[in-house]
Order: sequence, then structure tokens, then C-alpha cells
Amino acid sequence: MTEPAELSSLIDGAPVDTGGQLLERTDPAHVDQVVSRVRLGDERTFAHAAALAHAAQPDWAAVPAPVRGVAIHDLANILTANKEALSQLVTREIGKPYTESLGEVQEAIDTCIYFAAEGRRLHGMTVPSEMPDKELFTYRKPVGTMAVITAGNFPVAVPSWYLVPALLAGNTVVWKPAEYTPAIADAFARCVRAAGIPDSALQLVFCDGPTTSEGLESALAAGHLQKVGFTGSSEVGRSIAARCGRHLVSPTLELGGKNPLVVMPDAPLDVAVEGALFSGFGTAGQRCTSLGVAIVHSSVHEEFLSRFTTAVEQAAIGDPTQDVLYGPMIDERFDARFTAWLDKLEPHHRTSGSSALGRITSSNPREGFVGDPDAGLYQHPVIVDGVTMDDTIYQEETFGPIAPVTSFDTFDEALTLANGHGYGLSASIYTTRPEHAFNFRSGVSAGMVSVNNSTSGAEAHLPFGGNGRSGTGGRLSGHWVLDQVTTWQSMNWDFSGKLQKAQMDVDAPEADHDFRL
Ligand code: UN1
Repeated sequence: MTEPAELSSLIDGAPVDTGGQLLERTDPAHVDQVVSRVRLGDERTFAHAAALAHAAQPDWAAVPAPVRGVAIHDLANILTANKEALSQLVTREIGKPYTESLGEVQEAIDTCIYFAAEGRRLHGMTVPSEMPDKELFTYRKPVGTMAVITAGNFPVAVPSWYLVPALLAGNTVVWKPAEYTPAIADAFARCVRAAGIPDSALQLVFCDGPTTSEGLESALAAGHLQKVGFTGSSEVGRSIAARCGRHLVSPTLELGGKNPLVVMPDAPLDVAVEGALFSGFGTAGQRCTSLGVAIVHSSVHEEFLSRFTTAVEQAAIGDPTQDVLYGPMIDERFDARFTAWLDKLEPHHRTSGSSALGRITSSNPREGFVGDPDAGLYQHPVIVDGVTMDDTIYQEETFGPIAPVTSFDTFDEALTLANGHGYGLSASIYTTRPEHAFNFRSGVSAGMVSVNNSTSGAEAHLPFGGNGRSGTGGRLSGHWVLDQVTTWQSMNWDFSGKLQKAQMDVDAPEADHDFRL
């Protein structure tokens, strides 16, 4: 195997040697194998990248939108041609099962396909004026330069949700990917470059969290950023939002979730179990859309729990290059944080799904494990029944292979449980009755609602995002994200040859208000 190259930030397309820390990234399924090495940047790297992106923005915005769309179309083709290579990198760098990695890259391709055509729309409107000889118009203007800070669990799809519409709309971008996915980020940036998008329009910066905060502050203070997009934890989102607020820059935040999955007494139970299995344990529970809590009607609770337990016991877990439900934890930090969650289980919790808890190893084995458990960061799956609203595992996002379960008697109780943690990303209900589906839709705080489908697996052209602790209401994907990457500009043109004052010079017909039939 060839020695992995040393990667670094790409500023105006050129690698920069900042002399910062050298981070070694190992395959979480084979922790003795180095996948990539990355030289982290310092605060000036970030601020410098923002200054250059800001300077380059007018030129990129001057390229006609349909032509920018052609570049996005080319990016779709380049990603398609490199789909296997990129997916293999995703599987190696973060341990995502290969079929899911292919799905993730496809999500980025779908995003490009959608936005390539948007280059020929980006519609504004003509609006009637209240006065004669005057025309009103609206235009979408790029916001300017965006900082995009993304997490490592979807290292291709989620960045594409920001980068693709941002570039299409004429913005330039400073992208700070998760520092533990440098090879994927580098590969994705090289695909963008191969599509003919200028190096100055996408600056790739590798920094750790504290350095990113400092860099962000300098760039915001210098007026070089007009938007910050962030996908990650609610805690970091809160601090980014506060920072943005001080500079009057509106952030787009896609934060954590505690996504409820409600099982009504009339639910198709097998479908609900399948949905809970994928929601709770797909990607080892490391999706922002992963199952937060299964809320099961007391009349079907025991039956659901027993079928769910069997499904989890029988699930294939292990080597992500094989056909498994989930592979390793993304990174040691995720693994350690998940272990800390297991310590928060309480005596009233009843666990099932695995004969053991914690790391899967040869001395703490899982029956049917696929591959060598000692080689990677594998965690036993756990279903935790008997969860109450006071429990920390009800209130906080856990980001790991754990499925909290609770029960309810009335629909209102189910809704209270679905909303009580204050997150509002995705929510799912299993039912065969339309009134349950629609009442859940209107009562739940989540930005995304599934009926008879898992909490995960949003499609690339529906609005994606949440409320409350999950975000400030901005939406990614589809045409909805255009309101994040553009601002509306209105224009009025008066060709009457005189000053016509709005509201005052309106020649409105006179009505006879005393008229009665
Ligand atoms: C995330 O975890 O940040 O809906 C995004 C899903 C995926 C995206 C998840 N399409 O689960």
C-alpha cells in the first residue's frame, strides 16, 4: 500500500504549508492503518482564505447563472465517474458501510443534477405596481462569501448541500470540513476544480475547532463573510450563531436531533421494526436524523420490543466493506463520547439487543460479528427500554448505536414525548390511520415528518432542517436552500417622467361604503 500523501489547506488551489499540527487519520475499521495525513491551518489560514474568496466573489457572480449551472452539471458527471473511488474513500476514512457510502455520493450527485438546472431558473418575479408607468421586479442576489463548516458523518453529501447551491448562485465559499475527513474533502474539492469552477471560488481550509472559531471571528470582523453555514452539534451551533449575531450575519444551522419514532396501535409492526432498526442503528446511529426515542403504544409495546430486539440481535455488524447494518464508530472521539453515554444508563432502564455492552472485542464478543472486532472501533448495539422524560438519554442526542424506547397511552402523550426534548429535526409515525398521520404532522415540532418510514433517509430535493435545538429554521436542499444562499433584491423603475409617491399618489377608485342591498 502506498504511503498516504500529506494533505493541507488549498488556498486559491495551492496547498499551503502553515507549519501547523500534522494530524494522522486512521481507518476506524483498521486503526493500525493510516488513511491520510493532514497539516492543519492556523487562524490566519482561515482569515486569508476568506479574504481571497471575498475578493474573488464579484468575478464569479459575473459568470452568467446558466454557465455556472453548466459547471455544476459537469461536477455531477465528474462525481458520477468517480463514484466508486469517492465511496471507497468514505468507507476507509469514516467506516461507513460501502452501500451507504455509494448512497451518500449519489446524494451529492443528485444535488448537482438539481442545481445544474437551477442555473437556468433562479427566477425573480415581475410584480404589479400600484401606480401607472412603473414596473417592479425582484432578483436573487448571491449573499456574497460563505463559510461552510461541516461534520464528518456525511463528508460528501452534506457539504454538497451547501457548496453546490452556494456556487451555483454566484457565491464564493470557504469550506472547513471535519478535520478527520481530509482525504474525502480534498478529493471532493479536486472534483469541483475539475468541473472548471475557479480555485478562488472554493477555498478549502483544514483547521481544528478553536482555530476555526478564531478564523471565523477575524473574517467576520473584516466583513469578508456574509453567511455562515454549519452542520454539527447544537452546542457549537449556539456559539456560531452568537458570533454571527454580533456581526449581523445570519447563520444557516443544521444541528442535532432527538428524532422520535411513534408506533401507534394500528401500526404495521414489521415495517415499524425495520424502520426503527435503520433509524437507530444505520450508520451506527451517527446521523443527525438517527432515532432519538421510539415512542410505542402500550398495547403493542411488548410485541414491538420483542421483534425489535430479535432484529437487532440478528443484525450484521462489522467490516464496512461487507454487507453490514453498521460498521465502526467514525472516530475515537465519537467512540469515547458513546462510551460515556453508556455510563448514563440508569437502574430503571432495561437493555436488550446484544449480550454485552460497550466495545465489541474478542473478549467482549458479539455473535455473528463480521470481520475482526479488535481491528476497529466497534460498539455493541443497545436498546434501552423504560426511558422517561427526565432521563438524560431522553433529553440529549446520543450519536451512537443506542435506541431509547418508551411507551404511551394517549395520542397527546405521544406528542408530548415527541416534542419534550426541544429538538425538532425529523420525526416519524407508524400508523394506518390518516388522522394520526396528519395530527402528528401538525403537532410535532420537527422540520421533517415521515409516515411509515424511518427518521433517516431524506431525499436531496426536499427541504432539510429543523427547529428549536435542531436549528434556526433555515432549510437546505431543493429550491428552499436558495433563500439561504441568496438574498432578494427588489427594483422599481418609474418611467412616468415625474415623481410618483407610493401610497400617496395612488389613484384608487372611490367606493360607496354606505352601499347596502
Ligand atoms: C446528517 O446526518 O447530518 O436523511 C444528514 C439522512 C441523510 C442525511 C443526514 N440523507 O439521514
